[in-house]
Amino acid sequence: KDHKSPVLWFTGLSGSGKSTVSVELEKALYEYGAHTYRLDGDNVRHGLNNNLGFSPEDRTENIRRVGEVAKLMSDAGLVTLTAFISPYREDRDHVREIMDEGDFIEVYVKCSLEECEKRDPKGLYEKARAGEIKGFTGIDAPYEEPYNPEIVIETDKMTLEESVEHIMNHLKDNRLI
Ligand code: GGZ
Repeated sequence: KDHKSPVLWFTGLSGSGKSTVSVELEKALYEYGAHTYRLDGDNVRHGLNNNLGFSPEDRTENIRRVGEVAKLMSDAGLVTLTAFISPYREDRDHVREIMDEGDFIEVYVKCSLEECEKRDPKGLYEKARAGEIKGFTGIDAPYEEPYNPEIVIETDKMTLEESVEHIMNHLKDNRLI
């Protein structure tokens, strides 16, 4: 076949909603008849990447491996969803480059740090503010916003349903599914 299945690469701060939106999107894709696979910290950082932490070097290696796995999944015909902070522009661009043109769909899950901190579902921001976690993204480690993401969803302005619909429309309009 001439092109592989798309990789939907979610990027954004901790607590921005990457996992929530990707889980819900996966349901919508299933209803639509697409075959999917979702990669996130829970199934990757405990297995394949269990030797990696959160230093800049380890994050880069985390994203490199996830990118390679996503490429394999896409090659196997699965619409692949990844939900990692992936804070470095260069690392995301590297994944874009290893994929065939048009197969890499960067989804910027935009949400203010203030709102992410307010949500703080795991209490990690509070710990980071207290100095109990060092190098936490958005607090004392960088997050580099995408310059030209294919899709932006603003989870502090849109409902979950609106976000999912927006992404589904993009995929259909561009004949990616
Ligand atoms: C950021 C951290 C950190 C540090 C642990 N910085 O909200 P969560 O808990 O579930 O999502 C965060 C997750 C980030 O892992 P990723 O693999 O997505 O990161 S990266 O793409 O940068 O490699 C958070 C938790 O791990 N966590 N320590 N210091 N998030």
